Amino acid sequence: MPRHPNLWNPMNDLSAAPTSLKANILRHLAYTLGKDAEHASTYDWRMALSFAIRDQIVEPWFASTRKTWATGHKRVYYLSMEFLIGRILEDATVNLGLRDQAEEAMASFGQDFRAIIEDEPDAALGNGGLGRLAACFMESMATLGCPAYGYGIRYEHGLFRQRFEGGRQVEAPEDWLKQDHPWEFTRPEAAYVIPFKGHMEQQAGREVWVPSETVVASAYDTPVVGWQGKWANTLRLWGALPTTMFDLDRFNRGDYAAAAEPEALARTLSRVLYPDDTTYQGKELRLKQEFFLTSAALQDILRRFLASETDLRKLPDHVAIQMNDTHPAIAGPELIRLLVDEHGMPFDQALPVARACLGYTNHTLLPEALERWATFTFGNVLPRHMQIVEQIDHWHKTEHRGRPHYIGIVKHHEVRMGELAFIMAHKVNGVSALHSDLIKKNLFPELHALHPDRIVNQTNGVTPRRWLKMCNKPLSTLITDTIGAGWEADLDLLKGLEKPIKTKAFCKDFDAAKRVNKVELSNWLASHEGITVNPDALFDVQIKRIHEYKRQLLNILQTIGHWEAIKQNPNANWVPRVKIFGGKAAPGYAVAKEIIRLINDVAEVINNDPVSGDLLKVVYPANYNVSMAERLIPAADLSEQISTAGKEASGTGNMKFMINGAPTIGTLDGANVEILHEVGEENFFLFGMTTEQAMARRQDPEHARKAIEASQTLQDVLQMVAEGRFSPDQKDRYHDLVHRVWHHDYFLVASDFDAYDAAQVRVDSAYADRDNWVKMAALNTARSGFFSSDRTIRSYMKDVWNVSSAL
Ligand code: GL9
Repeated sequence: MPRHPNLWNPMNDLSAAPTSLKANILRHLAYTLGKDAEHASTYDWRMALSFAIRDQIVEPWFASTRKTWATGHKRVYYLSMEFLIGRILEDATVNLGLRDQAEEAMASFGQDFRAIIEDEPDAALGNGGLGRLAACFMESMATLGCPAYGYGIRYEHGLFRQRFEGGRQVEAPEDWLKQDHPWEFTRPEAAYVIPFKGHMEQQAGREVWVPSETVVASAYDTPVVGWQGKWANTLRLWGALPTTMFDLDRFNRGDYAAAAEPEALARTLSRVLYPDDTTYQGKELRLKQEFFLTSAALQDILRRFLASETDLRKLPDHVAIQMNDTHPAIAGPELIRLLVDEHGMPFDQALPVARACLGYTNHTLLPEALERWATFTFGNVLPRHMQIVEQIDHWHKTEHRGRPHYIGIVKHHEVRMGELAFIMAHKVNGVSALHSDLIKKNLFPELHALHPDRIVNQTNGVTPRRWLKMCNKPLSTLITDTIGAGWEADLDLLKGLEKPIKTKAFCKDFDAAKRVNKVELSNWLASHEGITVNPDALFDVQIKRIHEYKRQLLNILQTIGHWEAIKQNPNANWVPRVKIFGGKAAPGYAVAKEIIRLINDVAEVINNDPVSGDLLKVVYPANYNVSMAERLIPAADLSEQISTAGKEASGTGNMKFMINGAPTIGTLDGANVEILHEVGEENFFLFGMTTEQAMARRQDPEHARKAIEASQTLQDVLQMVAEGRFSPDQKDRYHDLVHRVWHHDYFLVASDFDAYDAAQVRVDSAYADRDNWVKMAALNTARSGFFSSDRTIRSYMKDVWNVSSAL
């Protein structure tokens, strides 16, 4: 019988005295917020509503925890440095089936529900796809009743706020915790000491780590409720606190600043999210953050295991730990350290136990993103782990003695976290079919040869609750009216739309739903960006981090070419277009920032050209984030997924557009390949080189020059940019950028330009045939079932975690 307080349960039914949602909102307004309805602000109403909705989650949350304890069910632990959650309130009301009721309640208080929803700041504890995937996974695990904890860091400052000054990106710190955060519960009792640095000592033949720095990891829990409130899991984020809060001696001596030093120092560990995406800098603070998260999580996992079990050899029967990228890859050595140093297990026994618990997801092939720590830094911050890493390396080498091409973890005075994660995981996965293949062939070919069964594919997915039901009410209402409810939890049911799509009536409704979203977006652009766009134009959207490999440059260069063509022949039958960009660049990524500036400069010129007028507009709203995506995606006609083949591991934005009925213009990269397979070639605008062709093309040192010389359009466009057509106040502003295209075009913008341009022409003619376009868009929705993160999570549960649903 597990000994746990959750089983001791005097109050079995908290709903014994049901009160209405309205009454609960008013109760919280008065007794939690201390506000009289007469004087309550939007903020106060939002807090009151949030607390009232949160109350509804607590019960399924307790029930889920109790059931997991009572059955001794295996749990999944998802370790991630990023959880890009976005807003919580509306998502929670949707999953609890309370959205309409909440809207009605607020209306009865004279409050605008939308305004209240939009008052909530995004929880932006992530950079992009990797972090948003973690958030979708948390929601799907709750929906499927997979007992799970997400472990992350409670960053005081999430991803920076972006604004444009003279077209340039300017970063400002983000401040989501300045207001109260109503969704979390502080758990001061769940706290662990995290050691750093110091030295090793031999004591009675054992290695003993004497750390010279310690901080405390303190837990903050957010319940994550699944669809229809049947299950709720916990997202546990760690905040850093000092082991000694305050140096009273120093304070008494009058040295007030120094007295507060221990606190300030410790808190830096959970102060900010690193804003780099697919590059990495070997910064000591980052290594400390990674260890902070991982050690706190593993100590918590072992504590929970030992509350009901005694034999740590059974850990893999109860615990599956997933490493989201290499960021928590220190989990291998840390779990061994805890088992060996704290629980007395021999190393040879601890290693297989740890490996049986651990899984590793790789999210990128870009070599510059693979973490490698100088042994000096690593050994200095984590001296005990340096020893254990060498032991693992030695053990693995011995196990595979005599095999050729052995790849070590420590090489050239660096600890390679990819190799470490691979060796310490029982399963390694890529995030799309193509990516998993490339992991085998190009990233870890030697390790794959040694462990041919270890790499598996788990194609990403997105939650249809947030990314269709919640963000696209017109379309989700139409879907329910057409095929009935149920698709929210079984997205394959969207296949049922195929027949109605053959009818004029349905297509008319589908088109009307899209138009509602486009009008809404147009209004928002008018009020927020001061730009008027025609809702009947083709809305062409590229939203994602700004990166050379994602090729926003290709898009803006093609836009310039298109503009020039309109000017040459303004009376031709052009399809009006609105080009929409969104995304942030890493603050230190100079080329990406140049691209941002170019897009804004081009927008300035084109949007003020009376000749092109309404035929072409370029808009780039600042500070792209999850809630902006929820606005843009439902209104999109065309999804831009144009990365250089072999570079985008999967993409998840591509899936969101598809679900919301926007056909893709894209390359054979990442999950685009699978989108194309599902939707069919006639409903996808495919262009560009394959991964193999791209790799071969790069071998020709003259590839860019040859491509430019073969394309009159590209020549003209580059000429315009180089001579300052878009930077009249500084003619040479883009010399360097144009020079890069000619001479350092690693991502093959020039070589794919003509194919992209031709694909855009195909888009225009397809859009001009309205009936066929709407059908194509609707088929994208109908065939998107595979991209639900429920499918992804089911697959992880079976292939990686060996865990069943507890529902
Ligand atoms: C990423 C990949 O680049 C994406 O292609 C992939 O869809 C996601 C999720 O698997 O992971 N890897 C990565 O480092 N990022 C990704 O988006 N970057 C950010 O999250 C900013």
